[in-house]
Amino acid sequence: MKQEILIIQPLMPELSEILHQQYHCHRLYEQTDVALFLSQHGHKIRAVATRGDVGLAAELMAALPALELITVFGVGTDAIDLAAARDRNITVTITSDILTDDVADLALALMLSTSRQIVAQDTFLRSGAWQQRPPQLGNKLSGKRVGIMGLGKIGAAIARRCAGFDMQIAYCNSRQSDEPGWQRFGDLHQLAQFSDFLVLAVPGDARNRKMVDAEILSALGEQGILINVARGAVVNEDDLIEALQTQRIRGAGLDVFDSEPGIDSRFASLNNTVLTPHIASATAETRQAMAQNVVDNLAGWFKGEGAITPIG
Ligand code: 8YV
Repeated sequence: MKQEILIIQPLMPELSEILHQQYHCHRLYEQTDVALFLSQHGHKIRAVATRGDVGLAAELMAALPALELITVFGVGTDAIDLAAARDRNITVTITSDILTDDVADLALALMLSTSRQIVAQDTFLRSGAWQQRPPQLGNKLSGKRVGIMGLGKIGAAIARRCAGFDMQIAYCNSRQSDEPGWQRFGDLHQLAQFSDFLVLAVPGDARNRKMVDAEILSALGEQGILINVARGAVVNEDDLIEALQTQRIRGAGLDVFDSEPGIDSRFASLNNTVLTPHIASATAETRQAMAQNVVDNLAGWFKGEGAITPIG
């Protein structure tokens, strides 16, 4: 008999298909009466498959008494009540290491595209305006100062890439890095003051909520560029939009938004931003490997061999 698993929000089609072949999958997002569904099926669910940007609401976890495993297609656990999972001995797995390079690559892409105005230059060229006037000047990236908020695996991968651009590297993190020359600051305000590029690579949990506000943006200053590949919740978006509208910072490269997939419509009218729709891990190679990770974690669990990439 197939094990019963619960899928919270749509997963990539290839992954969905494999899961449907191997398990009796319930799709929460297709239920019109969630309470009725949970009263009928909640007690049979042993595993959940969810995404980093979706997680698992605490009330839902409470309605799944047989839950043993939460597999996350991603690394973000900010939308999962980890304390409740620990108390109930529920194992949580993430796609550790798999997406690190891609997220770091996108951070650099956003740094380059904001400072060198790649998107605006592309629009300029396609419009034919090049025949009337020369393109606007961008700003240099190489040799500038980057401040990385959060030096976990992704933050460190961003720093290594920045080192390749001869940037001066600083960071805030609870642990000191052994890397010679990387300067550690005690708080975000100091880091922002140091930075030409302030890059957010921290988890999106409650302690980091709206940590980038008007004060931090003032500290970043008129030459500064904010890059966010973490979570929209880390930034006070009203403050950021105001700072961008009034040019109190130079620009922003944003892959994540507080109310995504819907975003504050004011972002779209700003010309000093480069915006991407939460694609930092969205390459075919990485998404394929992330899907395999979810499949392998579930398989290991149900074979009694345990999860392969549980969080510590
Ligand atoms: C994914 C993410 O975009 O890892 C995360 O936490 O947010 C991203 O890698 C997401 O999980 C896929 O929907």
